[in-house]
Amino acid sequence: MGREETEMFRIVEQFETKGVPESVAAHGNGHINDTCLVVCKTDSGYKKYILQRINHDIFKKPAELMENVVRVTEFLRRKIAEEGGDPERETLRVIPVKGGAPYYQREDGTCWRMYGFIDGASCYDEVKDPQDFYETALAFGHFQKMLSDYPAQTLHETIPDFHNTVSRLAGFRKALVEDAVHRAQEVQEEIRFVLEREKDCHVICDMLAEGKIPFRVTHNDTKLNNIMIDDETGKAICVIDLDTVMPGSALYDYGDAIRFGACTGAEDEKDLSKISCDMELFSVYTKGFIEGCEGSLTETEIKMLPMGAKVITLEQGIRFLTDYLEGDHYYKIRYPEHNLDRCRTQLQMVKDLEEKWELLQKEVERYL
Ligand code: ADP
Ligand code: GN1
Ligand code: MG
Repeated sequence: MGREETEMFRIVEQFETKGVPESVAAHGNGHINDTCLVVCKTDSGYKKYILQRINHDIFKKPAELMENVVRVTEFLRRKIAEEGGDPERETLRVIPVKGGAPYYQREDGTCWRMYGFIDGASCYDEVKDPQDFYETALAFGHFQKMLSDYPAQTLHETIPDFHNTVSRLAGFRKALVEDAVHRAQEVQEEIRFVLEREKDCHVICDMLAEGKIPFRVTHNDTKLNNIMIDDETGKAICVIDLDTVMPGSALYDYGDAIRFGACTGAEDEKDLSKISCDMELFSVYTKGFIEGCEGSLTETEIKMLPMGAKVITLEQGIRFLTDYLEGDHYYKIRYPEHNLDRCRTQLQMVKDLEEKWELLQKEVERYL
């Protein structure tokens, strides 16, 4: 066994797992935390767990983060049981450290947590069947509905101003002025594209501030690979990646799912001719999300759904471009231009949403 592997087993041993750990291997495609699948052997077979190193650079207060996750999952567990569902498969279970703490801080300062593995279900990186996408929309809508009476004031803000598009734009301008790694010159076209859309960055923030749309307890990271789909029934059973559950706007939860799932290409596709908004997927997601929210969305929110998709896609383009200008310290990258490629798909998607604007609006008007 290599040194690194031995260390991973030592970390696993800190937690209240059942059985004896047999393997620890990298797992999933998240951009933020380091995720591993742990398999333990028990008397009756194998038991799987998810072990994650919490990204401490991004989540500065892991204790607060884990307090949110524990409280939210306990709240959801009760709701799911009341509705006759299976809490073991329909929400995350935090596996405590021996002694009861919700995460483990090693001597080197790294922070680790463990979840029960949701078996017999998968996360997708692209939509294979519109019906799957519809099911995820129902589930994300329902997730928000379940949290509608969660005491929002008890939630810690795990990343300040996470979906404050105005402050994202300000952060981008700062990165541009500093130009820390001398990349601004080569991305003039992208910079111009963003700056021409300054007004769009204000729309949702202003509506929230003026009380025209409500703050709700939202997920804030509703991309397709943050929800698990049952391998047998095709139902979206469990919303995962709860690190950013915070007060926010339903428009961003809806929009972020469209940004990623209704896009005809991958988030890092190099061939921009492959990037557009698939209208069938837009349509099924809209239907599913509105149904999943069970009548809780206001008329204004429904009317603004296309704007949610556009603004969050623009915001994501800004975030990728900012990280590129700052030297790639936020998102995991696999090659030097990775963030730039990601930024370009987002801006292409914004362009396509703008071209399809009337179609998008017609689609949501059906629900008014
Ligand atoms: P990140 O914040 O890096 O995106 P996630 O919490 O989304 O991390 O986890 C990364 C991936 O690990 C997910 O997309 C999913 O494939 C897998 N995963 C996470 N939690 C579980 C779980 N409880 N059961 C099964 N798979 C999981
Ligand atoms: C990150 O953690 P992950 O990979 O599910 C990011 C999201 C971005 C997304 C872009 C905490 O999501 O905000 O939309 O990448 N999460 C955080 O793919 O920043
Ligand atoms: Mg994730």
